[in-house]
Amino acid sequence: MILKRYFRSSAIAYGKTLSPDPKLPKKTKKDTLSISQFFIDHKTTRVKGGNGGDGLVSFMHLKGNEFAGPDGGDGGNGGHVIFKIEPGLKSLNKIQSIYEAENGEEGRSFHMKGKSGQHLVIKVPVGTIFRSDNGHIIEELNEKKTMFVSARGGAGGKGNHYYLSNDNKRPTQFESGHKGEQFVYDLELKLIADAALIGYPNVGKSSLLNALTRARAKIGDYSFTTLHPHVGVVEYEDFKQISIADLPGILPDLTRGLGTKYLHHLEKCKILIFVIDLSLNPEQQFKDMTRVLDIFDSSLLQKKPKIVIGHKIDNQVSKDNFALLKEKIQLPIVPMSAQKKINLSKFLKILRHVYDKYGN
Ligand SMILES: Nc1nc2c(ncn2[C@@H]2O[C@H](COP(=O)(O)OP(=O)(O)OP(=O)(O)O)[C@@H](O)[C@H]2O)c(=O)[nH]1
Ligand SMILES: [Mg+2]
Repeated sequence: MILKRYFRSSAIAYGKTLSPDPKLPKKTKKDTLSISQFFIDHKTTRVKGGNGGDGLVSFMHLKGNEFAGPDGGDGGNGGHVIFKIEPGLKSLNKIQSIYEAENGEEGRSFHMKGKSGQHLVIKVPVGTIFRSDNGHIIEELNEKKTMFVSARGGAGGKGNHYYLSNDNKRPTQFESGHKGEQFVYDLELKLIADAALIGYPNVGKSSLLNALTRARAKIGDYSFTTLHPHVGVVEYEDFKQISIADLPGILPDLTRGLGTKYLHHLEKCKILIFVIDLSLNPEQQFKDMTRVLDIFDSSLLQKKPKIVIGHKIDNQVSKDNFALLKEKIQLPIVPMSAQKKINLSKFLKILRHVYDKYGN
């Protein structure tokens, strides 16, 4: 049912298109510093606002009036820790594990307030989400909401002038500065990739990403080799770039594996690429993936263009399975092999065609 509901309506006529040719990656040593390795999409950080300075106990001495009254000023306020959007930034890899804003200084005599601590401003990319340690989203920064005061500095304490009263002409009380707030946040960056590879674990998503782009994602003959999303970029002859995200594998039971942890990245992707391992039961995989996405957020399937890769076509049983799968789903499927480099260019042309038609 699900297959028909979503895939008939959005069937993409790939046909023969005149999309610009893709440049398949020629890997060099330099590529070990690829975008995928340096793309960090989550970090944990402890933030602490500066403490407020203590109020001062001081008495004014004037000529002819030794006790001209208390003049101890208030302590300065502690600085806040503020996260601020920096438009060009693409990753969280410069985020440190601890940030502490400056403390306020002690009050001064002559009623002067102590110097307030500087706010600490940390730059983060558009799309950074802040979660508390129990996983709740506390803040999300984007083009509209560009700043988040993550830990407020403590207020400065009152100096002894504050305690002057008819009953107490020589107050020696002062208030200590208030402590700055302290929190631990999980920062997460929504992937801003044009397309995402979605599939069971071990179907060859990372192998495809590596074959199609300059990325060097880890590959392994076991499930959940990939634990965090990676991004690679395809470049076409007209210099257009399309970024592809390799997401960790998804299991049919969302309470297992990494569950829905990374599925929210799909909200920002323009194109969904289903990777189906043709050497296993492909129809079941496809049903499971569409069902899982449907449960997570049915609008993803409804709104976004989809491409299906029938992967590991080099495998013996794959050709028969490919024919069977083709009959079952309404979308054209691209048979591919990352290992044997089968249909890499063909796929990238289709990707470009879909991108030009639906992705802008
Ligand atoms: N036959 C065949 N095997 C492949 C091909 N591409 C990758 N594999 C193998 O499939 C296995 C899984 O590859 P990965 O690229 O790590 O798969 P993945 O989907 O990223 O796996 P997870 O990160 O665990 O979700 C490895 O043993 C690869 O060698 C292919 O084109 N043909
Ligand atoms: Mg992987």
